[in-house]
Amino acid sequence: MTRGRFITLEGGEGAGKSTQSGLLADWLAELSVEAVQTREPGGSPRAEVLRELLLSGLVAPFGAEAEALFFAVARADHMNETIRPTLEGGAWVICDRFIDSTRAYQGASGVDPEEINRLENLAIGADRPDLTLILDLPAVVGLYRAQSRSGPVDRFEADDIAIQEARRQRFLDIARVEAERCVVIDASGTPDKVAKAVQDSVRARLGAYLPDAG
Ligand code: T5A
Repeated sequence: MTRGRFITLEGGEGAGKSTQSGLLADWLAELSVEAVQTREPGGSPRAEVLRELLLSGLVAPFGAEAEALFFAVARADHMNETIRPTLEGGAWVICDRFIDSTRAYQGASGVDPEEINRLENLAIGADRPDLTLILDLPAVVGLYRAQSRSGPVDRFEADDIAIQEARRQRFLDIARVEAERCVVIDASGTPDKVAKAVQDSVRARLGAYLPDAG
């Protein structure tokens, strides 16, 4: 059986990752590609418990290194319980946030990139996404979108605009350094326009694995 492809969506708050994750799954279904949508932090029952701790801010007082550790523990379980078995079963995985969120968020909070790298290898071994779509948007626009929804503001959304913009720059730096894995998508258009750019990137990078790229 052919292993499934692993796609991650990354970007700042409110960039449209969840929206595009759903639209990408719909498009793949139209092409008869079985795809599982998942997210981080979370994506497995145990990792979802850690999600609650992280987003509520309960871990924050322990410091940014402790948060990086919690994200790594959650990621290891998510990888073992959900991502690897799905890919080995032949289905594709669409994951809303993954390793680059730790690099961008915890990196912007001062965690040493070498330590982040070590945690990454510990959590997921040699596996990496086949394609990472970085949805790029000025931080202020993403925050406006995210906060226009009802519901509480989580621990990371509450950070000031300077740190949100620093995270954006880190995502762009990752895309530049790992251009073979990453594509930057302009996320400022309508959801349909962004979805078209997402589909074009998937065709361009993973077209050989699509039964009918349309
Ligand atoms: N985190 C996570 C770390 O610090 N380190 C890590 O390692 C990991 C994995 C997760 C938090 O954890 C942090 C990052 C995060 O702060 P979350 O609730 O999952 O928390 O947060 P987000 O991933 O940021 O989820 P959001 O829902 O806030 O953002 P999305 O998914 O990017 O945006 P989406 O699709 O929900 O859209 C937001 C709003 O905008 C509208 C939508 O309808 C929605 O109302 N929208 C658009 N509006 C106009 N034009 C478009 N093109 C639009 N697309 C969507």
